[in-house]
Amino acid sequence: MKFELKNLGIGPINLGACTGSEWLETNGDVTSSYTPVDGSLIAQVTNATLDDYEHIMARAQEAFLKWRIVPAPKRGEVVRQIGEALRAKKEELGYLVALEMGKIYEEGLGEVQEMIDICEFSVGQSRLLNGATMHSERPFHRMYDQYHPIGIVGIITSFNFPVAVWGWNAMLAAIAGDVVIWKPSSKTPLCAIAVQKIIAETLRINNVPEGVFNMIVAKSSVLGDNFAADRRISLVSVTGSTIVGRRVAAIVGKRLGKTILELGGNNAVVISKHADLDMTLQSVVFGAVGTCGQRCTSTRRLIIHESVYDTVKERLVAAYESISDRIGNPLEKDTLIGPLVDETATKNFLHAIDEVQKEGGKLAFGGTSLNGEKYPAGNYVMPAVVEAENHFNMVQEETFAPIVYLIKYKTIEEAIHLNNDVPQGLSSCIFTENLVEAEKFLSETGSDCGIANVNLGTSGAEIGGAFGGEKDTGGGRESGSDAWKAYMRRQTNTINFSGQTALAQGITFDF
Ligand code: UN1
Repeated sequence: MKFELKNLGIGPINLGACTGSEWLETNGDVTSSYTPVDGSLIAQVTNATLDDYEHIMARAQEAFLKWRIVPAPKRGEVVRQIGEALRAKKEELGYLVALEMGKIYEEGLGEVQEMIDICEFSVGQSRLLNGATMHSERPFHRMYDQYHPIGIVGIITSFNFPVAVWGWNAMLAAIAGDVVIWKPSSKTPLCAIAVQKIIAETLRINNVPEGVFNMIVAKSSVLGDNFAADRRISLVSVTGSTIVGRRVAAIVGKRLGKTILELGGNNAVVISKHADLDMTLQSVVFGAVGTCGQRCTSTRRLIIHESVYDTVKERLVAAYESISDRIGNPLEKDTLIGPLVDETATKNFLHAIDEVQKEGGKLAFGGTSLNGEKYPAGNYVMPAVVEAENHFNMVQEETFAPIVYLIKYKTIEEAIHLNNDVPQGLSSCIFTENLVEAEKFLSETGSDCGIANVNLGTSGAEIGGAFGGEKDTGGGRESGSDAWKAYMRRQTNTINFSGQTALAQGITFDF
């Protein structure tokens, strides 16, 4: 699998900031993007400086004044065309995602498909930015909700979904009448640059003001806390680790700005004695090793009924063995598991394996780094299966790598308790053919996560649902359902056409 990066407008050295179709002559320090596939240099980016940021901010502020008065369905039409532009470059962009981030090409394509899907979703939503109409308690009064554009939205994305997360946020923001400033992960700047190049022509032919879709590549030392603290940004959306989210939220919270936080997960699959084990195993393996365990929705814990524990463990280890020769270059067709994103990720993986064993965990499979010809960089690992207990420190933490912990349970109540007994609350599921168990898992006494599924895995959510979770996951929702509301400011309007003054609550105040 190979595409020429120049087809995506990527050269050896690339500018690191743009306002839509215009690029700034950035001359900050240089970010070199190395592929996790073999460690070689893909290309470089000259980062933005604070002056570039100020330039972008000024353009964004001006653009907002124009964009907010473009009718929402017309903004939707631009988003529709952005979806078409992405569709036309799906293979090339999917390839770059795989090359720069290390996920397999098939998943790279899936990620671009998520962007296309959210474009289509947003087009429809652009005609549905509805508020409610309420009946007033006063005669000849009318009362209703309106949603207005909120302003500038800062979008901070992480390396693991280097393009789709921008899609979920930017497309909703765009139809809402907002303008965006995208700060991509410095691990995947080329994906962001490629996306901006793909959409530029659409912006030009539709006369979208410069400053609606901004992107800025900069180190956190240049654009970090100051970005969160900037009062000109109405809403900051962060997809990333809980550590980063907590820091950003504290800074934004101090100025009473708004945030959408989609942070770490510690996602469990409950496997009941009533589960269809064939189906369960299929989903668990994809959830645990897909994207090399680097989705925030990756399956990290299996909470297994004691009566099927040994069977599940055996079958899981056999499944891991059977795919162990499918680890390798993510751009090759037969590969199922690519590398981790970088050496730090590999160190974290090995550290977690060591630590959990010190706590009493038993390694049932894998847990090593891989070397040799088939693994041209030091980031390839053998996914791990570890028998553990839920309260172990390592089990309570999200290690962004393919480690799955096996935990036993006796009753459904205990399984739900274990599912919830971690700091994070993103995704969860139960495999069972038993209706009562399924309903208990979904009830108010069930899973406390933002996503709770029955008979499908923790990862691979569709864009049509609201995406996000509770507790240390941050509470924000991106993508589908009514997540669009977070990108708009809400207003309650009451209109009096009675010709008289009438006070609410029946108060008289005559003079
Ligand atoms: C993420 O890992 O940040 O549900 C997002 C999923 C994908 C999105 C993952 N649709 O796994």
